[in-house]
Amino acid sequence: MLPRSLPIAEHHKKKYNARMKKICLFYAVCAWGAYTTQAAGVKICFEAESSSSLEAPMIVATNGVPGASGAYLEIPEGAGNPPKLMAGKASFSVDVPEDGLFTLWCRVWWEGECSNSFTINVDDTPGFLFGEDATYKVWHWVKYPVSRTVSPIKLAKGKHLLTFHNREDGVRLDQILLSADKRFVPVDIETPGTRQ
Ligand SMILES: [Ca+2]
Ligand SMILES: [Ca+2]
Repeated sequence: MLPRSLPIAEHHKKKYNARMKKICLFYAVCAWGAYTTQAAGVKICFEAESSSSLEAPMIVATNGVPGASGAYLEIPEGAGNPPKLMAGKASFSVDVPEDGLFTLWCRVWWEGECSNSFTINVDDTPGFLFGEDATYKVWHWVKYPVSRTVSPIKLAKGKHLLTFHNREDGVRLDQILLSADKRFVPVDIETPGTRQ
């Protein structure tokens, strides 16, 4: 009996190996699918002037800075900023279609080094500093986080509230974009909407 058992065992081994190959292939395809989905990444773009709530001295403006996508938000230079003036904010309700790690991009126009930042809150989490780059008097895209040592913004599927607070006056904000694709870099005016 013993010699005959070997070919049977061999047969089972072959069947087992074939099944394992299929399972491995299945998981490889799934992993590749998940990877490519993540690499493509959700992008959510909206206009700053579409804020769901706005508090002065942050205002909607169209005054004399060309190159914006429609209107933009502005805290006029000289309007005041913390700690003297704590007021001035804009909130946005953002519908995130799937869980992800997001880079926040803002199309901004800074007056100068005392006019180049916001404090931003996502939902009830502590605020973070946005901006402080040295590109002045031109519309340009700035991102958060800048450093790889800072985690991107983790957002679960569903509604989230993004709030931009007055930190320095003399700032302008044209468009906002959340991107789950780390390699994506906006260049000029982006088309508002959600896309993969
Ligand atoms: Ca500054
Ligand atoms: Ca705009």
